[in-house]
Amino acid sequence: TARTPTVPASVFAVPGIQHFTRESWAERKVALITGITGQDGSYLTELLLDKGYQVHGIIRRSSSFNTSRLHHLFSEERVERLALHYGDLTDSTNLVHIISQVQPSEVYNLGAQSHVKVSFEMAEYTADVDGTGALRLLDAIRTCGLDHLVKFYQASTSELYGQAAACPQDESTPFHPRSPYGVAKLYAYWITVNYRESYGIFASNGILFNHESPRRGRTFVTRKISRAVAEISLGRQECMVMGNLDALRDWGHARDYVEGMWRVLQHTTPDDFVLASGESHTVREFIESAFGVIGRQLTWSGEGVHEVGTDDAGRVVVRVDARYFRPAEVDRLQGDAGKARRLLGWSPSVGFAELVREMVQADVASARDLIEDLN
Ligand code: NDP
Ligand code: GDR
Repeated sequence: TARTPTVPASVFAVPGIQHFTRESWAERKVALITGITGQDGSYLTELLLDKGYQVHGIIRRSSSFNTSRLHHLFSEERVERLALHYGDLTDSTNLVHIISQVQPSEVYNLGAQSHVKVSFEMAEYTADVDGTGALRLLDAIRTCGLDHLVKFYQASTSELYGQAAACPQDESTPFHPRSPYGVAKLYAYWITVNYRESYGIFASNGILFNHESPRRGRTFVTRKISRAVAEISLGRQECMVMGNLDALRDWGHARDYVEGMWRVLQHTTPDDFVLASGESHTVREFIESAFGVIGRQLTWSGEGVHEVGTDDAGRVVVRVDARYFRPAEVDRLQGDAGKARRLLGWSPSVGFAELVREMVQADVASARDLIEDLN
């Protein structure tokens, strides 16, 4: 409903650069991704390039390389359809420039200060990037006169549910975020809905539960575990030091979830969708499963900060330290992706055990490569 009404009948111009017919715009496959250098940004880029899109990404200026997750693409032919632009979600004029230049048909807002624990220490910055950043991007689309043409995807999160009253959580479960990150994302969620309702923008939220991969940032719990298990297996580390082992998360594979993002924007109407596996596991189970991949079994003893995990040879390989606890924790997340299954035909293809195995094996392989390089 949102997309058709105000497009001029035959030809329309987008400020000064190119002219499109209604048909040629409809066929236009030009995506703009904020957060392209992140885990999801890199998988989404691959997916969209494979689907024939021209992909533009916003990267931040950094004193060190921050494009490592995209490096493998640089030697491939399809890189010709990839363009990177310096920018930042805190810089409105920059966003307007990029959008007017790129004239995207789809915008994926994945950029964020995405670490929940860090958001307690950088609450204002997190609000600026994760909350107001979404507003800046939506408004840049309007400023460029593309509001009835662009489809907008907002990377919403299961952290919105936080201390949810119901389990599993679906699109109708009330939100109760438990961190500055969750609260900032709540603003982004609602401003996306508001711009859809107010201005007819095709703007959709994907409410994604945790998704992981070998490209996951190293300070998120799954990757911290898979890397530590790899290092321990090669004798380069003795023990991993963890926070709350009882937290329950609904973990899937990032590659499946970026496919879901794309499907959200191909749906006939803008809407909000939960993407989740429907299963939840504790952090403790993730650790057990990860050690299982290298053939070690754990036994647990002690409680709270005194809990330790010991392997078959009697070595303490897991310890708990309160430094990794959060001021407010999200105890249990488990999603119901029934709506996405019914309306988008989406379901995850990688289960918990396969995900853990892939992550541990990838970290073992790269740790071995590193040792060989050093030799
Ligand atoms: P990552 O942390 O891996 O990537 C975040 C991306 O945002 C990076 O490209 C980062 O750039 C960029 N970024 C950070 N700050 C800014 C800024 N000020 N302006 C522009 N870009 C910025 O996150 P994921 O790929 O895991 O997640 C993608 C999105 O999905 C995020 O919005 C996250 O909050 C959300 N999400 C993630 C889930 C998950 O389980 N992975 C679940 C639900 C939602 P740089 O590389 O320079 O740091
Ligand atoms: P989360 O992911 O907070 O769910 O946010 P994270 O992997 O950081 O934590 C998951 C759970 O594990 C517990 N935990 C630890 N976490 C970290 N990072 N390090 C530890 O040592 C540790 N020990 C235990 C945490 O307390 C928590 O309960 C992720 C991010 O990708 C968000 O951007 C996204 O929105 C949500 O997932 C869905």
